[in-house]
Amino acid sequence: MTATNLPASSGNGAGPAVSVSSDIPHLDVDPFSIEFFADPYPTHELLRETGPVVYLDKWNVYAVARHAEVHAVLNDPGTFCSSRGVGLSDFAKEKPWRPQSIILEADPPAHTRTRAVLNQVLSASVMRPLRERFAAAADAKVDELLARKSFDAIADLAEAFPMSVFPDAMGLKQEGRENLLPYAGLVFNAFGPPNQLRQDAIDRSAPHQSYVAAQCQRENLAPEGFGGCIHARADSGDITEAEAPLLVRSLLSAGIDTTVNGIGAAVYCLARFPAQLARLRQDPTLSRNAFEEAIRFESPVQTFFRTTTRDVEISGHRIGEGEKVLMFLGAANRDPRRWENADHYDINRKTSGHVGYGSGIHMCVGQLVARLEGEVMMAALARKVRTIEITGPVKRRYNNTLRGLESLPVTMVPA
Ligand code: 8QM
Repeated sequence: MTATNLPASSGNGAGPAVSVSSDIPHLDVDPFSIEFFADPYPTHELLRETGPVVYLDKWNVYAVARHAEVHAVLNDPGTFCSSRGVGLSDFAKEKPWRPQSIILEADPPAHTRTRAVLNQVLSASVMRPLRERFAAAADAKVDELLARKSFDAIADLAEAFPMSVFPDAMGLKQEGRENLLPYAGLVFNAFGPPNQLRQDAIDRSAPHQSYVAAQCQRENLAPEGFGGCIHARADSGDITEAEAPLLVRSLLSAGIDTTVNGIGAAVYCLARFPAQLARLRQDPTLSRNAFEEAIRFESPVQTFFRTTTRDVEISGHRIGEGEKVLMFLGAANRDPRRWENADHYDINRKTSGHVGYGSGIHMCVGQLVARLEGEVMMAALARKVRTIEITGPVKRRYNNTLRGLESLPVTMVPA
């Protein structure tokens, strides 16, 4: 992991007369390797400290890891576009592995219309009647797990709770739901480079892809769920009948593994930092912020790419048109330039400004659902649990984009 000072690989024209350098430092780190996933933090620091923009020779991409630059790239979608894909693959050069998302992988004005529909389908007024159901499910789940005493906080809590509320809220039938997590794992691996993780996921994807394609159809969705509400927007002419299944697919892609890893992160934080669990128990009104801080601290979605639409400068460094820029959300969320005690999980922290949900026009459209799930689970733990002890080997789950655990054996003692 050495920093060198080579000229940037593209756009080496005569250049402007003043103060724009093409001396972007190169790093030979692979942020999609198992060794990196096992402990990304020293490399995050190297990425941030090497410069505001670096070039990663392993994948031929630019990268930003400081909060200021990640935020700036996210908030200039005209220059840093999504329509050429938000993974490593450039859709201008390579065919996407599945039909392109019409919200995630779209730019204004196309994005504006599909985004407006999902904004309404997942709005605050839609959350109000869901809250009671989600809270009752979280309470029941924690009661069940306290009766068992020892269990796996990933399979039995972080996966089981979202799986008990989100598929029903979508309006999915019971049959085949076991495909949802493997499909999402595939989607998030596919944003990464053509490594073993991505290839294996795509090789095994056929049954998961055919399940999801079928569940996106109107006849397989309850009319009152998120899925049915999307299809109803075709009746009112806001989207076409061909677009509705693709927007349902977006929710099936992004709506479950994200909250699994968010809730997994939150429980892992409470288990590692018992003083924070004690504070949460003293004041359960901190539940929503305790979840938000876990999103900042662990950043379940670690990275996204953009593609430059023109020659551009980032903090005085020139990048050519058609270049991929990798954004390290997880590194920005621990940038000491932005956060005091960045590496501390602190449920009283002012978390606003974290980029765990992104920022700008693409910022997580499902954030109210995610926060609702997270908040009600943290509130159930705050009221019902005295201690969480880690009682066995903590196993990490490796994915090109998602950060989270495979297994977290715990014993919980009731309050
Ligand atoms: C990630 O398919 C989609 O539209 C889609 C897939 C994945 C995400 C978002 C949207 C960011 C959570």
